[in-house]
Amino acid sequence: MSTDSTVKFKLHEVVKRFRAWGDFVEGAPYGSGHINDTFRVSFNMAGAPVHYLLQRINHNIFKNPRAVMENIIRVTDHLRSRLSAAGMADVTRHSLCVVLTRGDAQPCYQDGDGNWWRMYLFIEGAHTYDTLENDKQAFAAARAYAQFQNRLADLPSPRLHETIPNFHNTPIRLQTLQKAIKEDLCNRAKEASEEIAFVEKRVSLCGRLLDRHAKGEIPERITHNDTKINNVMLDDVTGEGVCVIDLDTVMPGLALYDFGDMVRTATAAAAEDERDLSKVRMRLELFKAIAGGYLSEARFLNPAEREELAFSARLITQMIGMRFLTDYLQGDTYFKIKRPGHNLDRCRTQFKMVASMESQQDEMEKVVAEAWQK
Ligand code: ADP
Ligand code: GN1
Ligand code: MG
Repeated sequence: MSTDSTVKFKLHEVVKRFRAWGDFVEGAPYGSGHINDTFRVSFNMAGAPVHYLLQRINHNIFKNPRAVMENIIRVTDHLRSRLSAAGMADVTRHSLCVVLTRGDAQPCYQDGDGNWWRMYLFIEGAHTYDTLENDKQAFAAARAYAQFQNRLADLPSPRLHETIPNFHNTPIRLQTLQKAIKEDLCNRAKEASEEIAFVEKRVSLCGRLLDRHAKGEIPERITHNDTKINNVMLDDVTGEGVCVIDLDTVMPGLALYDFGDMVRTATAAAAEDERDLSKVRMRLELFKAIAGGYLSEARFLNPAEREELAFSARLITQMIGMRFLTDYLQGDTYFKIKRPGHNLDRCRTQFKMVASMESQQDEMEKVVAEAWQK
């Protein structure tokens, strides 16, 4: 298939750089991520159709693609050795597998226009979901993320690179938003006055997790940092979690932000950019499944972490709403948009989710306590 982007990026040339087997047939844009450009590329391998996942890394956001790939190689190698040791049969379906470049065997390739590319084996018979359909999926996804954290707990040193510094630093995200409001470069702050007021009322919450981290109560762990529900693949037949993907932000972080981001995306009754806010709410039954799936594996959490599980969902949802709002005010330079006002729409759904979580905080706390006891 020849789409604008496959022609623009000369995918047939890019794929030649990687150790993909067979003859290139076609490439097409794939998935719904907000950051990288993703393509499914098809090959004919001695008569058998084979796919690979080709990505252009967004190097405006990931300033050091080699450091990103160094993390990913270390993490995926470690995951595969843990899976093999546990007797897993199809290891290459349960951890991303980087396809190296021809010749110099590098994990990524920079083309003549400065674009950075990487290739993965394409995981077949599994899919990601932008909005979940049922609690079984939520349980499976959360369990897979907890297993991922568990398996990386003994990753040998050195510390992983921080691929985006201060990525989940809510007080710094707040400062960046406040600066964007003050500068109001695109004259959009008036459109977002309600959202700005929403944040102002919740300023005091922004430092809560990092303050407890600074006091030594909440530890640093190796975390994924982008545990959106469409970053875990679920098996088409069994519905079980197959593979945690999108590993650009795997780095030292707080387990709580990973849990919170699962809740943000898995419990949402509507899409992240839904304009009809009456559809947007946190579904408690899905929260129950997320807490159950996560805590079935994440037995490493300490008491302070357990105390903050329900709150962490509110905080990261507020922070991601703040990031969408910042990008809207700064002229949509970070997240991909498909329509004017897209980032403001996304911010509004996030703040509606925060309000929905606030009104169900007691129930959420109860669910967490029960899930931990099981
Ligand atoms: P982004 O960083 O832009 O979100 P992702 O790495 O999440 O990009 O990839 C986008 C989508 O591509 C995913 O949501 C998933 O559906 C699909 N995908 C990613 N990696 C693979 C893979 N190895 N095999 C099959 N599908 C994949
Ligand atoms: C981005 O890459 P993707 O679409 O999985 C973003 C996340 C946000 C998310 C909001 C590197 O994730 O931090 O939570 O959008 N990734 C980066 O949907 O900024
Ligand atoms: Mg993604």
